[in-house]
Amino acid sequence: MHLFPSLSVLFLCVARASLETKTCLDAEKTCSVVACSVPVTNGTPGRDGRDGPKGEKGEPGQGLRGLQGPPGKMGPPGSTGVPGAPGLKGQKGDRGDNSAIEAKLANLESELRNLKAQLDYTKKLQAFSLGKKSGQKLYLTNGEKLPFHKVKELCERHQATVATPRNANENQAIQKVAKDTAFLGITDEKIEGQFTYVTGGQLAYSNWKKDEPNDHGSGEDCVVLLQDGLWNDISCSSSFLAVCEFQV
Ligand code: FUC
Ligand code: CA
Ligand code: CA
Repeated sequence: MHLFPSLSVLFLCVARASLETKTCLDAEKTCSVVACSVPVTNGTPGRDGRDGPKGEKGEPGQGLRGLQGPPGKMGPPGSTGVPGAPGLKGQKGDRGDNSAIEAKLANLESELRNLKAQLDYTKKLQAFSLGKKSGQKLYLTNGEKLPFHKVKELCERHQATVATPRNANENQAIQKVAKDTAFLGITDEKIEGQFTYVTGGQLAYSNWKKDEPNDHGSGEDCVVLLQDGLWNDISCSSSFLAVCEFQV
C-alpha cells in the first residue's frame, strides 16, 4: 500500500534533483528518500510493529441507539372479564326431513280408516242379528240376577245404563229381552214417592201394575218390569235380572 506513492514521490524528486538543490530541502520534508546534492543512503522501512494493547471501553455513545430487542416472555393470564350482552336471536331453522314420519302417519291413517269400516260392519251385523231396527235402543242382558246397585255398576262398566223404557214401544222391547223379572233404571231413593230416571229427570212414561207403587213393607224404592210388561216397586237389595241399555 505504501510502496507506490513512495516510488512516485521518489521519481519526482530524482527528476528535479539535478536542477535545483534548494528544492531538495523542501522535498526532504515530504520524501522519505531524497536524492540531493549531499548523497544520503537510507535503509528500507522496517516491518509494521505488533498491535498495541486493547484500549479501555469507551463511554456509552450519545447518538444513535441500538435496534429494539425481541419481545419479552408472555405475562400471566388476566382475570376473567364480565359476560358480554346476549347476541341477537337467530333465524328460524328449516323444517328438517319429516318424510319418514309422514309415511308412518299415512299408514296409520289408512289403518284407522280400515278399522272404522270394520267396526261399522260389525255393529250392523250385531244389530241385524239382534233384530234391532233403525233408531231403536239396544237392550242386552247377560242373564245375571243382582241387587239394583250391582246391576247399575255392571251396565256402567259396559258404557251402558240400566234399561229404562220411555214409551210403550221401548217397554215392549225390554220385555222381549228379559225372560224374567228385570230391574229398570228408575227409583224413588231421593224423595219417597217421587220416581225419577237414575240418569236424571222426571218420569215421562210409566206402566204400573194396579195398586203399585205401594212402598210395601220396610219400603220399596226400585222398580221391576214383570213378565206381563207391568211395573212394581220393590226393594233395591233384592236380586233381579240385569238388562242394560246401549246407545248404538
Ligand atoms: C206386593 C208388591 C210388593 C211385593 C209383595 C210381595 O205387595 O207391591 O212389592 O212384591 O207384593
Ligand atoms: Ca219407595
Ligand atoms: Ca210394590
